[in-house]
Amino acid sequence: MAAKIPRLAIMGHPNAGKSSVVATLTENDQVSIDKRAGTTTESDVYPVVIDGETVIEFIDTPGFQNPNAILEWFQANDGQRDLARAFVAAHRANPLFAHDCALLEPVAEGAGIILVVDGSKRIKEKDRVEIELLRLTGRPRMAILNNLTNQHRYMIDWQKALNLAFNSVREFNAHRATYSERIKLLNALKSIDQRWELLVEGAVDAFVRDWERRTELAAGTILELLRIALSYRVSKAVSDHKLVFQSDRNRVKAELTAEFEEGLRQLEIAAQAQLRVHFRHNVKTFASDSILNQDLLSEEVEQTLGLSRRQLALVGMAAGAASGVTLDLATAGHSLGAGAFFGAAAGGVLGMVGGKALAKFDIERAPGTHRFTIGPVSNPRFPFVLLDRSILYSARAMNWAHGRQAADEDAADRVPEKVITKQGFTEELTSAQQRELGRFFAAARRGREVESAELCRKIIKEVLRGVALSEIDSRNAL
Ligand SMILES: Nc1nc2c(ncn2[C@@H]2O[C@H](COP(=O)(O)OP(=O)(O)O)[C@@H](O)[C@H]2O)c(=O)[nH]1
Ligand SMILES: [Mg+2]
Repeated sequence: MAAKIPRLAIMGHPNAGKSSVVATLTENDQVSIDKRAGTTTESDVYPVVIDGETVIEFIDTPGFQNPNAILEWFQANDGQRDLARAFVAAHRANPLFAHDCALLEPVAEGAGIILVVDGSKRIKEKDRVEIELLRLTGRPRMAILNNLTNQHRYMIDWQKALNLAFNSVREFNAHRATYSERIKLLNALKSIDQRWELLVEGAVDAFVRDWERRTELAAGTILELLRIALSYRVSKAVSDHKLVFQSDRNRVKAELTAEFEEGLRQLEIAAQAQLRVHFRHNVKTFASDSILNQDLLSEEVEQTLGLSRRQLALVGMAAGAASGVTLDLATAGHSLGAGAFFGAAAGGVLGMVGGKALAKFDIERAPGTHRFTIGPVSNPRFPFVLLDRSILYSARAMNWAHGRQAADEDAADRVPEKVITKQGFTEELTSAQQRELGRFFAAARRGREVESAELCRKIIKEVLRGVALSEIDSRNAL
């Protein structure tokens, strides 16, 4: 009868937030969440699969339609050992109870219960009926207070009523819950039935391991983005006869510049898509007010993220000392070796990052043509900006509850928005770490692999771990 893995039926009345809770707990933003009440008519099973194995299952139920009738029957048959099973067995053939049977079916088959209530509403007689009938099932049960409209005056009443009938009562906001809150809720499931302790522990362990793996993947994605973006170049050969006037050159440069900038943006977009996959998101944007929605090469982004001027100067000196050349000379170096060097069109054309051009032009002459090349990025600030943006994006993806609809902009953000007010993540690293990153960036610009890549991966991973920590949750809690 009882399945090996924990199975939990999510119950409660329509619009209490059941589907949202399931979406968040299973990290599945495809769970259907609808504003209209009672749109779900059947139970859907949402397994949590880690490494090909189902570790826990949640069953999204349609919600009670006729709790009074069920309770009356339960009370009349209170001698029975397993009321949910007995009820389903007695009413299966009766079309009038089709809905109630479908609702109680998972419980009849041994599932535990998670009751979801909207703790922001006054507790009603119907709620007490539901609470009592769930108590009578005798199943392991937890109640979740999902506070839909952020009203706290009824919470005490709910706590009182629920505590009498449930093994565990927890507040859980399906729209704002972070990774660590999910883990806490799962851990609490251990206590509702001793027989589940090991199973739930196994599920939680699998979650934690999987999260570690995803953090690792995210760090890899970010490192790869930096490597590719920093060695990125765009080049184009133009016949001499198309380059009669200065304006012709300028036009070519403007086109290449646009292509270069767009290329960088696309690299970031592709990396973000990977980050979403790591954290199982299908929604693309995580907040409308975020610096993430500004253009990568905009002034706002440049001013908000990256290192301070002083930090940058220190990193620049360290990187220069390590490679034997300054960053700017390193870029000029390869063009000097390659045929006629017309000189870098210094600045002026590109969007400036930190008062310095993003990248430089190199114009090489061959018989009958000029080859224009732009890149790699020479601006020392840009990689730190890109890294900060990637971390911020990851922080969003990691902490964005799957039950939260992309359109829902009212819910307060739990993601460390300190970034917005207090500059980027890289600013808070130690100067040794910043220098390590600087060395990696300098090497990436020259298309070289360096030992520091491994160290940088570790640095990035540590930062990512930090943004999913519970202390951040509580610091930003409302
Ligand atoms: N603000 C807010 N809205 C929520 C929360 N949980 C659910 N909702 C909204 O409440 C409505 C009903 O949620 P749903 O999960 O479909 O409830 P169900 O009928 O019990 O499955 C939807 O519009 C949800 O977006 C929450 O934690 N905060
Ligand atoms: Mg639903």
